[in-house]
Amino acid sequence: MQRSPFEHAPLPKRQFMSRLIAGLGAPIVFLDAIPSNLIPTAIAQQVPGINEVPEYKRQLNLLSDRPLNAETPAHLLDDALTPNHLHFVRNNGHIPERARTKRLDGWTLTVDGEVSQTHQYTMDELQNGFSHQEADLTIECAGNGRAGYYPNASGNQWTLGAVGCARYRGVRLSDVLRSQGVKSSAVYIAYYGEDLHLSRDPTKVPISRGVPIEKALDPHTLLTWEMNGEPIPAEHGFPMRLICPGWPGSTCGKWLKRIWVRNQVHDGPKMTGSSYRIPKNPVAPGKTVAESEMEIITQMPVKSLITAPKTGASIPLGNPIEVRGHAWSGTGAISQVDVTYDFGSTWQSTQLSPARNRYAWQRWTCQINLPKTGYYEVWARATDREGRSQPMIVPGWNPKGYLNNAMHRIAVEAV
Ligand SMILES: Nc1nc2c(c(=O)[nH]1)N[C@H]1C(S)=C(S)[C@@H](COP(=O)(O)O)O[C@H]1N2
Ligand SMILES: [Mo]
Repeated sequence: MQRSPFEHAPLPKRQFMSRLIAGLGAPIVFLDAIPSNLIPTAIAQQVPGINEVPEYKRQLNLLSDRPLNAETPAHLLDDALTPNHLHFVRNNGHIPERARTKRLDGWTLTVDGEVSQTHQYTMDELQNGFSHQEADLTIECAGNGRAGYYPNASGNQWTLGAVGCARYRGVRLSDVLRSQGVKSSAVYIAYYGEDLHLSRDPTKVPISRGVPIEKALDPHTLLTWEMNGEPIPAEHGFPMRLICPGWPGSTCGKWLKRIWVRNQVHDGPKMTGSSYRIPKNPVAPGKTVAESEMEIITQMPVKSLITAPKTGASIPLGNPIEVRGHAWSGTGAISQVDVTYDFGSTWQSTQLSPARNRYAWQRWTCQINLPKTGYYEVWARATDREGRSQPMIVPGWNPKGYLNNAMHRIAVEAV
């Protein structure tokens, strides 16, 4: 198997340049503009399976193409429900062949471990054996906003768009687990997917995470096969995906093949070390934090997005401007969203719609009247039922750059 010379991108610029020239036979004219993780197409085309950016996702901003990681520009998240072609993608490995070809033959979901009876479910058994649930669920990557931290954390430099809210159909994981009998020794569940490790070594697993048994048995935790009325798209986990709403997106296993009920906290790839962990106590930016001082991320924090107008918009003076977006929280409902256009001196409340169901994001809207021509920033701040709100600048620094729920700011010009 031929490997990309850019396997370990980003390379230092000079080295990168010389390798590119060797590989392409010509220097790249706009080299300064090339995203650091992007593999030049001319080279990518020589390596099978490397061009993983589907045409229908072309409106997303690509962060890396191997594995595929792409985020949604904030103004394209304006829909009440995020359409499949606009939902961000965060992959750790290669999309499995089954998902690309949408073939179900031979697919089963094994549920084993601390259950009285191990079972291998077919799709028919899952779809016909348990009551169907439909819910609008927000999925946000814990690394969303990572680009805002200084010192920078390594990993994809997500800005705002590693979040989406879509309508899913499936069954409760709790119904499935209970039908098999959950043993009192059950502590955690772990998911395994059919995706391939980046190295394509079949003995390696790109990611295998999970949640405590209490979260697994929560009635909102679902095994899903449909996203916005369609079979789950290839990038999002065809044929089946786990959703643990309100928790980091990384707990929502895609391309499921196995749920393992464990008698201890799961220790699969991306469960240990500093992965999806934050310091138990606040630390100074840049500090090295001992593993024993880190804890696993549970609920995602309160957050909001401004989805209209688009940042950079020019707006004729004199007309009220509609400002709108969404707000969500991993812990429960949002109680209010406020906006400011004078750098936080005064705040204006917005109209907030109720969530269609728990863990759906909530629409907020308001009208603002800018007093004279010139540059403004509009900021939005959500507050949840428990009174938790968003910081104006980045919250507590952490080594991997997780959970940045700073207020979203957009620039507008009144002309
Ligand atoms: N099998 C598998 N499941 C996975 C991943 C993965 O790489 N492989 N990525 C996780 C991460 S880190 C996130 S944030 C979400 C992203 O879901 P999306 O690509 O549907 O937006 O899926 C999670 N589930
Ligand atoms: Mo993630």
